[in-house]
Amino acid sequence: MTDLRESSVPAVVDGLPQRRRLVTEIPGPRSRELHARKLAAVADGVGTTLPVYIERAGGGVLVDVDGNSMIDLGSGIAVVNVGNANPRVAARVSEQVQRFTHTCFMVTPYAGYVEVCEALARLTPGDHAKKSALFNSGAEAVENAVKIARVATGRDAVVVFDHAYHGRTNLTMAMTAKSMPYKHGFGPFAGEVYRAPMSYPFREPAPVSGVEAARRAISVIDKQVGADEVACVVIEPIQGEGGFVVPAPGFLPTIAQWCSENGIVFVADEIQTGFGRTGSVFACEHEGVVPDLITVAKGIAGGLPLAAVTGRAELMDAVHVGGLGGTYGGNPVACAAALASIESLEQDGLAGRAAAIGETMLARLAELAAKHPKIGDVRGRGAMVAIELVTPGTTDPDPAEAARISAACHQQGVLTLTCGTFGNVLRFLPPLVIEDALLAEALDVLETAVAGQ
Ligand code: PLZ
Repeated sequence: MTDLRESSVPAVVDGLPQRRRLVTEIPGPRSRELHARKLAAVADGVGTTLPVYIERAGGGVLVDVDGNSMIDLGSGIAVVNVGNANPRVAARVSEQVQRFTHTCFMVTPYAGYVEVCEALARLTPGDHAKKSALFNSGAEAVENAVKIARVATGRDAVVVFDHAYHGRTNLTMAMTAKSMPYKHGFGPFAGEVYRAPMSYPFREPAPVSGVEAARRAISVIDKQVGADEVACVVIEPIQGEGGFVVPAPGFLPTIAQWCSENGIVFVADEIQTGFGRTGSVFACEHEGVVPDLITVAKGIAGGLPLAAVTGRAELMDAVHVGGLGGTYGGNPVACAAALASIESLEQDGLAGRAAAIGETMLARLAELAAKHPKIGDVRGRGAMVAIELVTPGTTDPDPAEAARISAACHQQGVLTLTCGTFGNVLRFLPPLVIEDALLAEALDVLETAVAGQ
């Protein structure tokens, strides 16, 4: 039986009606068929949040092989900030792909790579001399930031935080906090990685200011590692996979200041928070923090795999010639996508758009939390917001309720994601080009899902 649930009058973006429209159950028959093939051919270790197979996407919607049009509140995990198949990205990628697809930048270079590095120098916080190196994935960028910091300081130790997520490679698994599913059974992990307490306002037993939380972390690092052993402190300005944890104001600047006083490289992992997501181009800007190195990926290239480390020229240049690279790092097609994506970010004012999305979402979610005590916390910045589900009146995590609400949204054609150390955080990462009406409709669906039992 066909269950027809849809938006009223859809806007059309790039030929794609911006509407929620379900024409089959979720997942539909074609998706189920593909999923059976996936289960037979793809390793079980590669999980699936929602087994609808996508055929087209753009603006704020994902269209599946059964013709269902869903509202996208995930952006492919904070990647398609400029919209899926963004027309500028599509045009520039097609043009590049016809001229040449690969030379290896370390063998025979090309302008696109240099232009992306120039754009990064301009866009990242701080007006000091900056240089960049390009890679393929976020994890690879984080690994390289650590390599650079170690060479530049001649020190070994890497400090990360509770609830951190930095990737799935061996070193970045060591840096990531959560065992299941990211680390379980995959050790032994890289050494010289130390974990400090985070500022997580909702989970503090008593209110702790950002400065106090930073002093607490610094004391742990001082006592357990020793400041003069530390090459770098790596931190997400707002934690992503760990639960959209926004540290208390003052936390980041205090840590950054202490790093600078102790010759420690302060690395901001802006892989999830970057490229307009939080209402400024980079999340560090909200507190005027200027990182020594910044890692970026995801939102940089509108969906093509590209990542970078950008930072103080003297740190970046500490590495010997030939010490950084990789076959595909800064692939010309990915660079073309990045240049188009950056153009969209700037010309379409998408950081401002993220801020407006944040205002809408935070207001609606606060109303929802006032009605439903199982929503223990509403937090986030710009188009990176979340609700944390708890047993009412406590801070005890309720991951089952987060999963239930998320599944209920999926059934109604709204793609939501969960996250958090305790799996009880429902997060929202809409593309920054989502229409207001579509966003409002997604929030209506969420409201009904939250009210259900
Ligand atoms: N640093 C802050 O958010 C990637 C991971 C999804 P890669 N986050 C999504 C998953 O389950 O694998 C991420 C991040 C931060 C680093 C990374 C790693 O980026 O491009 O996935 O390697």
